[in-house]
Amino acid sequence: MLDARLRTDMYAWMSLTRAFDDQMVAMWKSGRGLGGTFSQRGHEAISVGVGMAMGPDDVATPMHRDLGTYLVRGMTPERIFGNLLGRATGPSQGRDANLHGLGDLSLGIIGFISHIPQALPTALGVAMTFRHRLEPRVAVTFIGDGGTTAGAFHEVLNMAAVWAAPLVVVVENNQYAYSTPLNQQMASADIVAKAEAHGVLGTRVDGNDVEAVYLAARDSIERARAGGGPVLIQADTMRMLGHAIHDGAEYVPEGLLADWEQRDPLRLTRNRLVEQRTATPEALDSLDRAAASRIQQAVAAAEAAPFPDGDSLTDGVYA
Ligand SMILES: Cc1ncc(C[n+]2csc(CCOP(=O)(O)OP(=O)(O)O)c2C)c(N)n1
Ligand SMILES: [Mg+2]
Repeated sequence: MLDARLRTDMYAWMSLTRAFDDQMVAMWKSGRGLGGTFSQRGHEAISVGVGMAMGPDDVATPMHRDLGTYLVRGMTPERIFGNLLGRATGPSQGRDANLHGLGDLSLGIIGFISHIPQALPTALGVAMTFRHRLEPRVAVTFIGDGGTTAGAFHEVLNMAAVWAAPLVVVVENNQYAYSTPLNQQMASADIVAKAEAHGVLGTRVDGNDVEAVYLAARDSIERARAGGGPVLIQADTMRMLGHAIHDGAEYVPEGLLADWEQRDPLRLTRNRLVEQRTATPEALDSLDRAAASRIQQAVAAAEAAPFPDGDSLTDGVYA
């Protein structure tokens, strides 16, 4: 069994991720000036489990629903809210009030490349750079179920296998791509089989079980680091809200959401930790309260932060 401290830390990171998400959604609904708001509710176990399994020198290309990965790798909630509020303190320095544009190479994070699935060839390039420099580092990239139907997904798996690239591809199957359900996107939801057809090792995990995700990611990353070639992890979950905040997701059957709600990643972890006497409910409540107050502090700091200086408008423009 994993170390008790590690398992409690997983809960704490998921709680912080959920608290951020709840606050972001509440702020958008009350008109407090937020930009692109994509809820990651339901994805906490994937983003946190993978983020915690990565090494400090590895590089991630997270997506719009991978808030936990940013937080675990050290992107502060202040900076992420700063970005959402268009402040100079966000990683995009007021240029992209969104959950995109959150790159910081000093933290091993390449911000979300919105043109799906173009993060994948980018991550393959990063992985091959590590290989050519003989650095024991791994690139970890994330893609949605919908993204796996794009051609470059297959091209990247093919070349990654040929080159035995130190690459881990995390497929977040949340049953929908915008309003399109899985069965209208692909006739086979067995994405592992598609990876294997390209010569990439594939593994499928319960994407709501943070420990299962962590173990799959840890093994995959270590295998890739040791020269064993790329691995694809299919993590199944559910997108619990709409694609973005403006989308009420009325097209999702209510019963489906109710079923997944029973398997909410935080609820699963809490129940397990309490049942196995790893943590008391009071200790977990206290982590939830700490997360909520950490987020309040971050929002206050981000709201007090300055907007970018007009003179900085052309900074970062090279051509
Ligand atoms: C090339 C391209 N086409 C369209 C879009 C618009 N778009 C953004 S997210 C998205 C749905 C993606 O679904 P999926 O890959 O399942 O990820 P999820 O949003 O469910 O996490 C679409 C169509 C885009 N970003 N890039
Ligand atoms: Mg999806």
